[in-house]
Amino acid sequence: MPPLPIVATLLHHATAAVERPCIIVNGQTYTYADLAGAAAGWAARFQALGLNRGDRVALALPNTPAFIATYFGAQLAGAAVVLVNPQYRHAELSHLLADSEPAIVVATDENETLLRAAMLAPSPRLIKPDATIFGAPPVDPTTFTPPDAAEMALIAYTSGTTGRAKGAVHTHASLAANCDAIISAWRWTAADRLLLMLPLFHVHGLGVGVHGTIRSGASLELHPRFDAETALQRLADPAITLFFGVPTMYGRLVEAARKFGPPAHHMRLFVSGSAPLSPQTFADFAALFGQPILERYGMTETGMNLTNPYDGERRPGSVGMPFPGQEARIVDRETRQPLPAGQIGEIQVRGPHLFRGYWRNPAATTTAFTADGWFNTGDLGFVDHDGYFHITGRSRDLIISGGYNIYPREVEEVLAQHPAVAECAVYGQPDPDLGEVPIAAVVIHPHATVTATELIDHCRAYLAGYKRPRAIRFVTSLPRNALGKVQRHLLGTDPPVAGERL
Ligand code: MLC
Ligand code: AMP
Repeated sequence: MPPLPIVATLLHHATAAVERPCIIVNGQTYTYADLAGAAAGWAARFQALGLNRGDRVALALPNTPAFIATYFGAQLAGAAVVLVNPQYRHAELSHLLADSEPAIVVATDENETLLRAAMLAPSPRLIKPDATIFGAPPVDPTTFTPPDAAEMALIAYTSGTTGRAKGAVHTHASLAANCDAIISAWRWTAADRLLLMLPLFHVHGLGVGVHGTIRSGASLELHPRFDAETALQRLADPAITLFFGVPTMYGRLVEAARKFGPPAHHMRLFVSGSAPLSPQTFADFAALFGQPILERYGMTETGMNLTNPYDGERRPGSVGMPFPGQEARIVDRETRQPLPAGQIGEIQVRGPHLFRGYWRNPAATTTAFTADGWFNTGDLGFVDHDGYFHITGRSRDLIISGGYNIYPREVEEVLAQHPAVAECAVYGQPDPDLGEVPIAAVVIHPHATVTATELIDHCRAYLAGYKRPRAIRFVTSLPRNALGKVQRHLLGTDPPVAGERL
């Protein structure tokens, strides 16, 4: 039996426990019935606009209750949601909209102009939430039939090794299977309340935070963004029991706790993921907050794959073991054969949580999977003798900055469009706060003049701000191998760019 879609669980809680708290925002509590009614209101609005089953609805919304209501509303209407980071600019938006072909885009006044400029003919409808908390008037949800588990639920864009992001397609079944595994591994219950400060447009905030809350009948306190001081204050609220964050957030919480003193909290679990958590931050946090952080490992295509144990040893520097019902192994990068403990190879994962494939990209889907259903993660690591997995690197070009992925190729393509740039390469440099930041090595055309600030501003104009290079290194040539391919790893081993940092 495929698992029930998460949106069906929302409808169930709304009728079985009408007054159960679901979302807390700005001190106000909204119930499951409130959220389900609003989701049905959105579904009715989408259907009135002619939305059909299998259509796409793109969400370009900030962290608000309206995001969550629109998300479940689109699914209730039989559509798949396409997640759009509201910070995206022209280069990202034009590709994402052309590739996913949404029938409807839900946006706010802030990003309307950018979205309209990025839309191709035939244009999708652009609609906005109304001024109410959930953005749509409530409708009786019992008039809707939830989608089938096998239907498409979500398209999340990721992995632009060619500079072009691919849409990872999840079904209701894959999302539900992943969230059931998380709930079981982390003992999530209706008594929990999550302090949610992660962006909702990624699988960390949405697939772990929102899905897990709804599925377990728990509640979440939603914030527009992470802020360490606010987090410290809110962690002192005895109702809050869970916090999920990226390592940058834990580093900033340690700093804030040193400055203001750690809170007297009632927390059951702190979880870190999306980027490597340093053993130093793990130790500092445990000393100040009295709890070892549970580190886990996930991906847009797979949801969560590996987790440190809830009850057993949470080992610093390790991402733990497969979630219940899932498998993971290490294979040789060349022979693709499984490797014994201790040897470094590529991590492969398998289970009901895996995405269905890349949207309209059968070639990429075929290379992503083995014939017997293992997904090639592109992450490198090894397994300890007692089964704990460790991540040691990546086989693909990827910079992870504060938990956001930056694909060097995408930034290089934008830089290369600047008339002064002859060629360029973008690489990651270690950063104490963000883990890594992007740096660009640039060769300019003979006789051209351009400043680092001009090139950074050029990137800012076309890409989300976090992707902009933090420094430009002007060089006379790029290191290339015998085949002429730029060797980014050699750039990355240069000493830090003293004095060039902006
Ligand atoms: C913001 N900025 C960043 C950045 N975040 N630059 C580099 N890397 C980042 N991560 C830039 C902004 O563009 C802006 O610059 C300036 O910093 C201030 O913006 P801000 O919003 O005030 O930043 P801040 O609050 O400091 O944000 C840091 C952060 C945030 C860590 C709170 O980045 C964040 O929420 N990260 C979480 C990302 C996440 O959820 N990842 C999960 C992916 S799913 P300017 O100049 O433009 O104004 C995944 C799978 C899995 O990976 O396993 O979970
Ligand atoms: P995304 O493509 O945004 O889903 O990012 C997924 C990538 O984040 C993974 O392929 C890993 O490289 C990285 N990642 C996620 N969790 C961890 C972790 N705990 N430690 C190290 N890397 C991680």
